[in-house]
Amino acid sequence: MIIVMSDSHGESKVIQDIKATYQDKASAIIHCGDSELEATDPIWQGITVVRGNCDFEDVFPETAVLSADQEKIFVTHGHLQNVNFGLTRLAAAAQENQCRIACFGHLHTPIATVEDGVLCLNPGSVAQPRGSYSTKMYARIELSATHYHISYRDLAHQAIPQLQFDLPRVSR
Ligand SMILES: [Mn+2]
Repeated sequence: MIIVMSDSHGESKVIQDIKATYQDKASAIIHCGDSELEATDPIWQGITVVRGNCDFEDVFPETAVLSADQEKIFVTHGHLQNVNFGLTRLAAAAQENQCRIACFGHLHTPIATVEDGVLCLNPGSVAQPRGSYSTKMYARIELSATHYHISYRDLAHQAIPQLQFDLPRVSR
């Protein structure tokens, strides 16, 4: 199981709570930027985190690549890939890094879609939701041989019924 959160914008309790909930169950915990916390904060131990456009310290990396559950995962905030205007550049950046999953933030809204063979996942925001869903949320990815099972969760860790997706894994 892979846990993805983003755009906490100064809220640290929610990061701590998600970490405490999943640190023994998940093979990776990812934060896609705009935490507005210090990169030296011990909260980041066990979390892969990148820099968002609201993180003014440039000690967070702009992108990260990690392996979990036999998948290589590309992590970025998304503003550098112009995700406001589509996911083509995000998918290309993931492919350049041999990744089939791209996790990104910036939009504060849930997106789970396959673009050019890359699962592009925006977990929404744990602090400032925007768009059609006003729920603060994060995402869980579970992998089977054939599918990605994506479950968006509210901050009580309950599944959000209309945000549960099974997407086919594309083999290369
Ligand atoms: Mn943001």
